[in-house]
Amino acid sequence: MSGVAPLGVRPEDWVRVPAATAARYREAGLWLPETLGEFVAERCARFAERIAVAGAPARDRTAHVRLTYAELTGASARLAALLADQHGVREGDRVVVQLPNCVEHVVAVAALVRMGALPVFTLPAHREAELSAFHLLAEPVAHLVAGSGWGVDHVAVAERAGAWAVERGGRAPRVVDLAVVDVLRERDGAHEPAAFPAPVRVDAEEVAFLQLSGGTTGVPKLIPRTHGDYLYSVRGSVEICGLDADDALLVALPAAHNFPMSSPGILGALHVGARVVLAPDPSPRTAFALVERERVTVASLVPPLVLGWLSARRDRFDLTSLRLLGVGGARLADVTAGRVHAELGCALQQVFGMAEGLVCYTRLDDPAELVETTQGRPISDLDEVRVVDDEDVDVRDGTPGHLLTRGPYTIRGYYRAPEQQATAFTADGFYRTGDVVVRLPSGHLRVTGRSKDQVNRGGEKVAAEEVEEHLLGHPAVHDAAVVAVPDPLLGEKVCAVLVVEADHAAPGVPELRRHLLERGLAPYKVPDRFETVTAFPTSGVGKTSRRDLRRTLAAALTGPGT
Ligand code: AMP
Ligand code: DBH
Repeated sequence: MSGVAPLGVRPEDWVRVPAATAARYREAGLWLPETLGEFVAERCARFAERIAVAGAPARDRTAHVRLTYAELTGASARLAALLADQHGVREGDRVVVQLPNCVEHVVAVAALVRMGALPVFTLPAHREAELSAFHLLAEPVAHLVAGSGWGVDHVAVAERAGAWAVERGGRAPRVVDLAVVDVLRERDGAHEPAAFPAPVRVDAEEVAFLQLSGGTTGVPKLIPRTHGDYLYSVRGSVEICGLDADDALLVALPAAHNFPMSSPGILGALHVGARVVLAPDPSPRTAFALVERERVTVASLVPPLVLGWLSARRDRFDLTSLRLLGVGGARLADVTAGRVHAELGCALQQVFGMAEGLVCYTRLDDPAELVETTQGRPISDLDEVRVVDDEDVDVRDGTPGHLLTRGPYTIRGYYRAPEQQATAFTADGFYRTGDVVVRLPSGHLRVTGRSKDQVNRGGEKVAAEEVEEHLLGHPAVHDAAVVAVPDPLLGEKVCAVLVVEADHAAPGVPELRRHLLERGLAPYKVPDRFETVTAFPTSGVGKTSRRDLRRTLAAALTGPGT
């Protein structure tokens, strides 16, 4: 540990893998000493002339630009100089990255990791509630946005989030608008930064960035990923997906998601010198046009987008370059899986992953039956998977149970969240995924359900408790329960069941929606449906647990007649 440069993340902020286990991962060659900064620097030098990234710049979502790996170095050096000189960003500082799918997303990641700063990933859809929580939790120095040309005034939202953090005793980060500073343009003469400073020497077993968690609790959680663990998952993913320098990878999902970032994602593409193609919006038309224009070979989608691709007109586009479609984030219906190869002409790969770690893939040489009906098996032989009953007793293969996992790239605890430790992890360090799975003798998993109180809205995760707490802030709401209801396109939608205060009239849906948006909740978390009941059911012995209550309500909402 260096006595000069402060560590970005203090030892008490996160939970390390025990020393003996870490030694095993090192000896097995899974954890290497390489940091993300060194990784990016090395790839940018090695693949200098190749195209690294193509897509819209932050300043204009309708434009299309391409950066070579050498230009990626230049742009990230410019951004790093700006962040250091004008905003005081130093090694170890956290910086919120809230960027749409513009090329600057990749530039920002490259700049931050090469400076030794820690990205804190957020979604463009996040609003003041989530962002101010991240400001308080991670204490970022800066917050990167892309102006107002992408549907929302992100500068104003980020500034308000900072002000909310200040009201709650925190500090506001500097908001940096990449639509205005334009790091893609070369500066003339003296203003162009000299070559990127040598990568900062940090320990690869320290935290490299904070990743988003879908969450199951009232306040969003952040996931501390280390250089070593994350780069291992990237190398493993690249090998399983057969990614090489001739590939072009389409990012149609929000780029900060773990799936398009590393499964095999943006980092997988940089690992092999392939091209990252960023879609400025997720529509099939935009994606198809980019597949044709950039000769995309690999794409990663959530199931609703697969349905969109299958039903959209494709005859005007040349999609023949596409070889592999990775699908994950939510359960892909077996019938939809069966249509991919026949109708889109590319191979399907199911991906079952989590930002906390474990990623499962169906393999390219798996029989069609496994590819179409399972969500794959873990990347690593050192991934430990347990499928257990409610008492944590292992169940037999073929029997559904709770998935617990531990391994070379799965976290042992959330960032600054000691109170979550006992519920989210077992005493011996297994992460309780909250997923219900069946394991086949081959090791492949089928996701059959979920025990966590979360709605998986087409791959975007919504924590029931978080939305309930915001609903309870409304004067007319006496009690609230948030549950998933089935939806033919999204898989699940968010439904709020409310008990109205005795002396209040039931608030209308527009009023409830307005209330939640005013509280700064991301729009995708605002319930799609509201129901009111006079009282919540109670069990014979008194109040039921929140979890049982949500389960009872969900069953009633999805039962016959609804
Ligand atoms: P997060 O923890 O927010 O990164 O979300 C990860 C969760 O997404 C997993 O624990 C699953 O609940 C869900 N998930 C991801 N991929 C799949 C998939 N292929 N099938 C079913 N659920 C998935
Ligand atoms: O849903 C996810 O979080 C996810 C899905 C596929 C993920 O984190 C991943 C692959 O790495």
